[in-house]
Amino acid sequence: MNAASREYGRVGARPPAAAAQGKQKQKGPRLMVRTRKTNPRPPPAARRWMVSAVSALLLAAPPLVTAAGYEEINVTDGGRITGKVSFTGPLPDDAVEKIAINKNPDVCGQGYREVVWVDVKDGALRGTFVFLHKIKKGKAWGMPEGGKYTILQEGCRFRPWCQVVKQGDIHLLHNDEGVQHNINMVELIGVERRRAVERPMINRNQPQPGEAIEVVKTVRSPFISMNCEVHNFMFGFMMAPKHPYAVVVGDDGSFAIDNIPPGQYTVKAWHPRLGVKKIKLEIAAAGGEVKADFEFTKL
Ligand SMILES: [Cu+2]
Repeated sequence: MNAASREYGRVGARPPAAAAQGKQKQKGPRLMVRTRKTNPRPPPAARRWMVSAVSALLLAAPPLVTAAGYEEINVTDGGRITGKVSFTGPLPDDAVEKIAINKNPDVCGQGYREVVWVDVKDGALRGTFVFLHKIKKGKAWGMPEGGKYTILQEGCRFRPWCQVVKQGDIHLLHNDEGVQHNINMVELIGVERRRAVERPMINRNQPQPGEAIEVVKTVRSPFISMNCEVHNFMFGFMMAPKHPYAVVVGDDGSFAIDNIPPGQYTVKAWHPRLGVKKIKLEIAAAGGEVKADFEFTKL
């Protein structure tokens, strides 16, 4: 299979039988149990959370603490967590989905798009996020590549397939002449309990090439999925944590999270189709390095 012709997977589990029958949903990633697609209001719990968050802000946080509750400090000689995310055993039946390209074939490609929901190469599970759970203070956010967070829509694909972003501006770059795209982003709430609901975040129509800016702001969960409302084979994922200790694994499944103050941590790995795994560890001394290898299997 030519990797260049592939698109990569989306969230949620779909019964293999449905995949085998070739059923296709026109829009939106499928979630694990129930979805919330039409009501723009967040669920009651989210509204309560927002009220309490606003109240907390009104009570005035200390100057160095961001609105998100993360304090940036000067970390000298911080520790490092390295490891690899792997997949063992048989792939899920619906690891790869072929979706007919029925719009703009001159730009999007002829025939079918192979959407790879579970992308394994030589045992490495690509498209996995690794992050520290609830770290309250640590290094400052660095600048993103190119100076701004971007999502490129080109050849009817989102690039990159997945990325970590800081809450705030995101630049939507549309580079397909004669094609309309409509990016739709939802916050995935409850992912770790395997009963995610979707909270609508951004829905931006881009009828022609150009650049649009939207604001990424999650309410209850850092996990985000996106799709194009025009092309039902365009998908991608993001994570917008409150802190900068989050990465996407490389093509070989490896990762490194650095500049971590000594302490006890829970490090987690999120794969949009396979869920979340966690490892508890300690960075005992300044400059220490700790290994954390994650192994996923078919659900
Ligand atoms: Cu599109």
